[in-house]
Amino acid sequence: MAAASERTLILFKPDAVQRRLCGRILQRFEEKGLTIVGMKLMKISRELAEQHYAAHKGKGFYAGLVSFMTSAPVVAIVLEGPYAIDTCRKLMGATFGFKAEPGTIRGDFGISNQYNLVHGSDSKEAAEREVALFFQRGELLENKTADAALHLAE
Ligand code: IDP
Ligand code: MG
Repeated sequence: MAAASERTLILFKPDAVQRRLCGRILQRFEEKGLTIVGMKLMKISRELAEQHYAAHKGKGFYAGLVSFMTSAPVVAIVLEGPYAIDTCRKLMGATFGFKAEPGTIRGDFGISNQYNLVHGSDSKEAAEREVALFFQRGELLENKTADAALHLAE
């Protein structure tokens, strides 16, 4: 089966940056075979956080989530690879640290519901919308690694 290449938006949330876990978390994605096509440290504005999490507006945790996400710098990354969206969600684990399986990023590094280290787009539509929210076109590079074609082969 030929695999479809996708791009997904990953955020290392403020807790990951504050706890100096960026390197270890990025390693999980890289060793799986995903390729970085964009990456930057940034402080998210309230407006961007609200747009990013618009689907959660009105929920009890929304205000706290926006204030957490804007409290300190995050690392925004676009990863590319076969079925990158679903692959990254699997590597991340379930939303809450206390539910996420050991072996996943959230399962290994945290136990909180809100402070769960990473964001990853959850669908093709979300990925497209979120990548465009966080990155200008010119900030994303064509980064075809030598093994990219092998990963997508029939
Ligand atoms: P996801 O990050 O796994 O896609 P979502 O349901 O989209 O999970 O929630 C977005 C983020 O909101 C979560 O990653 C987490 O930080 C926070 N969150 C979700 N549900 C709760 C909750 O019940 N209490 C506190 N924070 C929550
Ligand atoms: Mg989500």
